[in-house]
Order: sequence, then C-alpha cells, then structure tokens
Amino acid sequence: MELDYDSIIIGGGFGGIFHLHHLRKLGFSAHLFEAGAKLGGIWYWNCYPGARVDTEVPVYQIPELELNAEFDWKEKYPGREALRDYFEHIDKVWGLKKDISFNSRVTGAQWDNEKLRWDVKIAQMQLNGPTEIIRHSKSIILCTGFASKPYYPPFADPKKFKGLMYHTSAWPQESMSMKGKRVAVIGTGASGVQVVQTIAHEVKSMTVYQRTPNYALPMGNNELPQERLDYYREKYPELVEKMNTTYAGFLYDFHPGECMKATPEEREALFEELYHKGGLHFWLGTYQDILKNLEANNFAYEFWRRKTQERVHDKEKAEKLAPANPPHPYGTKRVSLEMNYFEAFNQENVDVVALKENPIDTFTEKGIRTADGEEREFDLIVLATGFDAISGGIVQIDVRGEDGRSIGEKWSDGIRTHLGMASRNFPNMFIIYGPQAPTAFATGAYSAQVQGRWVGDCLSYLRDNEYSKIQPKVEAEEEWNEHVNEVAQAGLFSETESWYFGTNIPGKRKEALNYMGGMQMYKQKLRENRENGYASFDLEK
Ligand code: NA7
Repeated sequence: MELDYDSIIIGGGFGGIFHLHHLRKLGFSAHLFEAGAKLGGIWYWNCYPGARVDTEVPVYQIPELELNAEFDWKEKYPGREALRDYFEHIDKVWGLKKDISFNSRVTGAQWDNEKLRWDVKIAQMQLNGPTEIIRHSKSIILCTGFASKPYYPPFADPKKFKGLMYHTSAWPQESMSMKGKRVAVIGTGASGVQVVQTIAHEVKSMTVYQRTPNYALPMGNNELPQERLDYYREKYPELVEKMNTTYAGFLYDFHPGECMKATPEEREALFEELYHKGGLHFWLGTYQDILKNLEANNFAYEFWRRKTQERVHDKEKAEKLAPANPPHPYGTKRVSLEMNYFEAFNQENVDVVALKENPIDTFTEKGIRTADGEEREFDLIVLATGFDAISGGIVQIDVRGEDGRSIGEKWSDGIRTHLGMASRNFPNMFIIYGPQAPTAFATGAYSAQVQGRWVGDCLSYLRDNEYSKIQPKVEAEEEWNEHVNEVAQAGLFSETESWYFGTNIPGKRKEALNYMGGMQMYKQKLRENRENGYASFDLEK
C-alpha cells in the first residue's frame, strides 16, 4: 500500500503536538500539518491585545512530567507570549518540528476504500501563492481546536466602513499602537473582555457594544515567585493525581453542599470565599445545585450582581453590565475572567451600548449607527464576536468518508460521533477536542492527553491485530448521542443561547456540542471501550 505516513495530524495546538509525540513514541510514522507559521494553535492566531488563558498553571499544561522540569511560568494566568514560549519549550523537549509542515492548511480528505487510506489535500503557502499537495495516510487525526472558525455576524454594510476592522482571531501578528484611537468593541465574551480591559486606558475613546452581559469574575492573576514554581515542580505528580479526579481536570471541584440547604450566612460566607479566591472558583467550585436549580442559581447571580455593581460608579452603566433581571442563569454561558474590566467603565472615555435595547442598524463609512439613530465614529472596530465553535472547525474541512459524503453533510441532521472521537463512515478518523467530548469543560492541554492516549492504544491494537479499518457501529453512535444529550438536559445550560449548544450561530442546529458528564465519567467510558476490545466499533482486516 502506497503511504506517506501512518497518521496525518491536522493542527499544531495542544492536541496536535501531543498526538505527534505520542504516536511517534509508539512507533508510528506521523506528520503534522499546521495552517499557521508557528506552533500554538489558538495561541498562534489569538494575538489581540490582552490575549491570556483563563485557566491557571500548573493546570494549564500538558500533564507530562518531562515537560514540567524546566519551563518557568512567570504568571499564574499566562499571556499569549508565554504560552507561545511554552509551545517552543515543548518542541525543544520532544523535537517535534522535523515532522511538522507549517503554512500548510488541510483543505480536504477523502477515504479510499480500496487502498484503505486517506488522501489528504493540503494547500501550502509558497512565496508565489498556495500550492496543493496530496499526502496519503492510514489514519487522520483532526486536532483543529474548538475555536478555529471565526464568526462574522451578518451586520449591514460592514464593507462601507473605511477604518480598520479586525476579528480578534485574525488580528495582525505585528503589534499595533492603540494610542489616540477611537475604538469600537463588538462582543463581550472572553476576547472582548480582554481587549477592553487591556486598551481602555490608552485609547482616545471606546464604545463597547454588548449584546449579553458577561458574568465575569476577577481573575486574581499574579506573578509566580520562584518558591511557588519550585513547589509546583516538586508536587506536580500529586497535583496531576488530583486533576485526574475532578469534573474538569482542575485542582478543585464543586462544593459538596447544596445552596438550597445552606443558611443565608453560610451562603454568603461561601460565595465571598469563592469570589475572593479568584479564577473560576465561583463558577466551578460552588454549591453543586447552582447550575441545576434556578432558585439556587439566583442567589449566585444576586451575589455576583451586587459585587459587580459596587465596582461601577455610573448607575446606568452598572445596570447594563449587571442588570436586575438576569438575561440567563448564572454560569450557563462561559464565564470569563477579568482584570479590572468593570473598572474600565469608570473612565469617561469608555461607554457601553446595550444592543438588546438599541441594536446595530448599520455600519457606515465612519463608524456604526444604532437603531436610536446615533452614529459613532471609529478608527478601529474590533469584532470580538466569537466562533462557530466546536464543530465549525471540522465541518469547514472537506472531509469525505466511505460513501463520499462530507462530515458536514452527515452532521446536517445532527452530530453523530462515538465518544466524541470517531464517526461512522469515516474509518480511521479521530477527532480531538471536538463535539460530544468534554471540550468546553476541560482544557485543551488536559484533553489532548486523555484522548491521545486512547487514540494511541486504539491504533496499536489495530496494528497488533492486523486490522486495517475501524469505525463505530451505528448503534454506538446513537447511544452516545442520546447519552450526551440526556446529560446536557440535566442542568440549566440548555435553556441559554450559547456556543455550548450551537445557538450563537444563526441557523445552526441546536444540540449539545459538549459532553457534560465530566472528565472522570468520560475517562471511564474510554476505559470500558478499550478494555472490551473496541466492541462498539466495526473492525476489518
Ligand atoms: P464568545 O465567548 O463566543 O463571545 C462572542 C461575543 O460576541 C458574545 O458577547 C456575543 O454576544 C457577541 N456577539 C455575537 N454575535 C453578535 C452580534 N451579531 N451582535 C453583537 N454581538 C454579538 O467568543 P470569545 O472569542 O470571546 O471567546 C471564545 C472562548 O474562548 C471563550 O468562551 C473561552 O472559552 C475562551 P451573545 O453573548 O451571543 O449575546
């Protein structure tokens, strides 16, 4: 059989580099194609001002001991530069680049059922334009990340605007001065919050166009002194053990108590403690009924609202940022972490427009006009409008399986995977950090290792038993789909419009894009499948 590699890996973020390393270690030949010019995945593309991870180290690393030995993080929540340095560090330890092609975007792949291989189409950027090449492999591993397809809302006449306009994920790589600029930021998810808090003090004026307030929490970032780094290094194996027991692969878990059974004093004390701890504690370390029971949830919202309103002096702005009527239950959209985001609105040059009351009417040559007729003028418009998340990055590649249908066509009636990693009719194809896996509730670094080890074991099993083809049984996909959607209905999440359910994209089908049973239940399912000899898959010689 004519083959270039055993496996082709698509994407050079955490998922991709872990698979490249792990598969090579298991004796497979593997090659990674990355569209960007460097390693990092989302950390290569996300270079807008203030881009920073909102999971703390040492949780936000690939949990492999040899990677922990030398790298010195400077901050608890590293910025994008430090994250890119971390990727270079990993390359130094694992020697990855000799098996990576950069500036190489995989545009399509077709399964060849006679030759039992994937024909993968790659557009490589050359000085004189893109050149298409085809490479053949036994398996393909899609590590395209949950946020690789930016979302550009269909605003009226965006091309009319004569100033600068960038989506946060397509920001220019070279730095850009913000001094003296009149800036609009549309969108208040994690990216919008970070842009606002980072540049508000240096721009001439800033208008934040907010559709839904972000129930953001204080990040509590700080520098990591050497003693802390030494402590993490020494205790790392124990910390990893702890991560291996929690819902999201974090170092903490939900509080065992119930909000509805706590006294007002107990509730206040716990909320106060979690809020001041910083990070996501107030969201993912809180009473276990907050994300399930609306009454309990309202207590959390009211606490957060009180804390937030105290920080914003102007009553009108405070009401827009933390309104009396919660637009959705607390924490059912991704909660962001902020560093003086709310205080930025105390500056006279920073304003917020609530789009639900006053929507954008049109872009104009000079700026943006809202429904009330007011046209604001800008030099720069920042589109912090998010992504066609989780499934969008996969569907945009023209991957075609056994029956010639693309993955997008197959999923147009609803996503079907087994374990969030394999899909019927797409033999020997593995999806990492994608739909129906715990993607939004675990870090990419942690998931890469959990899913990568399973993929490695599976490919070794095929090799050792001389199988050339694996794909899930139809019943297994149906069962997994039912399980994923049933778990997702159990809490308050499904009532909120968010990228967790695809409802941030007009016209996208509403379905559970994440497995919400938690990392430990997911790992248990993976273990069972491995131990029963992949009984829910069809294997062919
Ligand atoms: P997010 O979190 O999806 O945020 C996108 C933001 O853009 C959000 O506030 C949206 O409002 C807003 N948006 C989307 N469409 C529109 C239109 N048409 N008009 C106005 N505003 C709009 O993306 P991020 O890049 O910030 O973060 C992605 C993830 O990265 C984040 O969750 C973390 O996990 C890390 P909406 O809330 O939909 O009303």
